[in-house]
Amino acid sequence: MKLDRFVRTVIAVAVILAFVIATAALLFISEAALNVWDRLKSGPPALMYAYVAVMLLLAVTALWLTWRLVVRRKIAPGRTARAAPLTRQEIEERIREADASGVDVSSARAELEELATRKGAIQLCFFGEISSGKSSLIKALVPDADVEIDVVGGSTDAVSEYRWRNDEGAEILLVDVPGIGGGDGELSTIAANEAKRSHVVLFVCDGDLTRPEVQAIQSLLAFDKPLVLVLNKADRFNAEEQAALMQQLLERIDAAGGEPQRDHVVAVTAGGETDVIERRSDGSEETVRRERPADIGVLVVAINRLLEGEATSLDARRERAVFKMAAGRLADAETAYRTQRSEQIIRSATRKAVIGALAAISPGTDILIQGYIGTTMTQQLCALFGAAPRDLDIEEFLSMSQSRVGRALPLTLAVAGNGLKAFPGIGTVAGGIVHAVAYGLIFDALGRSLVLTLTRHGELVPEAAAKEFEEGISEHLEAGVRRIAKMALDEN
Ligand SMILES: Nc1nc2c(ncn2[C@@H]2O[C@H](COP(=O)(O)OP(=O)(O)OP(=O)(O)O)[C@@H](O)[C@H]2O)c(=O)[nH]1
Ligand SMILES: [Mg+2]
Repeated sequence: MKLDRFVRTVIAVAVILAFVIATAALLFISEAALNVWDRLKSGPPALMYAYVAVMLLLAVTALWLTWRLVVRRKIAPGRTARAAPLTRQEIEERIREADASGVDVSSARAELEELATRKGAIQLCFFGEISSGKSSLIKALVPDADVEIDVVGGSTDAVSEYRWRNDEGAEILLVDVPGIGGGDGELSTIAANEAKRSHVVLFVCDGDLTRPEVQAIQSLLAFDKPLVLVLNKADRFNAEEQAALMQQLLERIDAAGGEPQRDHVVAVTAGGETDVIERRSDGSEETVRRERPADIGVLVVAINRLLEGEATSLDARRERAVFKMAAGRLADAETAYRTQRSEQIIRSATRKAVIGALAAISPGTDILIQGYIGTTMTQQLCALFGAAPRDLDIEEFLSMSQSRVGRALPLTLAVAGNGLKAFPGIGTVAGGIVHAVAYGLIFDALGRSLVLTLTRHGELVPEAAAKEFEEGISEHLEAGVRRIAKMALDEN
């Protein structure tokens, strides 16, 4: 209580003192300013203008400096937010750059190589959920084709191509792919990739669209795929039902962000065969195979219309879709590379922190975090994520993190001590090693918080990263303690 009163008195005296100084300063400044103003007015006007100009310049410089120091830059959107489609030159350049920095670019390259082998015929991909009748439609267009068709879904388990000639006599490749939505996710991926690599997608459904079908359509539209929605098995609906269903499909396309053109939604019957149970006059039953009459005229018309003189533009669109796929592969590879490299950087900094703590007689986290090791780790991680932070930001992040370590240190030391006990034969461990493990844990958390922030914002945002560090440090302690304790013991 006594101390409290004393502190209050000191603060009160300080307030009075500040008031006196502020008042004196105000009087002094106004006096000086008025004085100068009077003299300037009586002097030549040129001098006055020059004086005012210099004052303005100083004020602007001060404001600009303050803004740079205090006001944060706007957080840049991720690199993926790119509106314009990629050109061949751009994607090749990106691949080259990534390759040079050590990223595994093989799958991105493979996508471009695959594109090169596909020059020539237009490819139409029959894509859709399992058992919607994709293979049956191909069989209806190419009766001689040896196509696998089955009542049981998942009959097509690989990609196959069939040659077909349209009305203009052009050779077209019909691509049969596995159905999506079966149990095998990998087959769905193979099918979706093949659809994106084709010029046109014939999206085959056999009723109103399910949610996964709508999502698949949206994903194809994102790749700018020309799309015809084919309602198959129309024989199962009467005229009224079919008209209502077609209207619904048009609305679905519209809602999915596509262009609801009437001639891009067609209802057909692929035909094929069906087993029917027939009752004989003597009462016995017999299963007979019956032909289902095919009706695919509107589909042929739709395909012809879509292809009319469009070969070059379809080629260009397909090319752009493949470039986008390659960019996606590259982004995945970059993510994998960053994950692996950032682990290395963090591990190396953690090891240095451990060694530093072991070497120092009474180590302090400040020298480690704000010193060489902390700065180097931050710079390396930023460089890995393509961020170019100002030195000021690095300093700010490290000192903000430093001030958060104090609170976490006792817990970190306790966890470190506990973790060391897990190693047989250590017995009572020396305090130095406990500190070394604790500092190792701190560096581990520091590195992870940076990676998280850089992934999220694409640049170093000091406050966000320091906050992440504060939250992450207690969370990851247990996870890393054995690894880092082993590291410390090895170094010791
Ligand atoms: N009623 C009717 N059934 C059809 C029609 N077209 C195909 N079917 C039947 O639907 C079932 C599936 O046909 P498929 O051609 O194998 O279907 P798919 O889409 O290739 O199937 P997956 O390859 O397994 O994805 C078979 O039993 C066909 O006979 C049609 O127009 N009407
Ligand atoms: Mg099939």
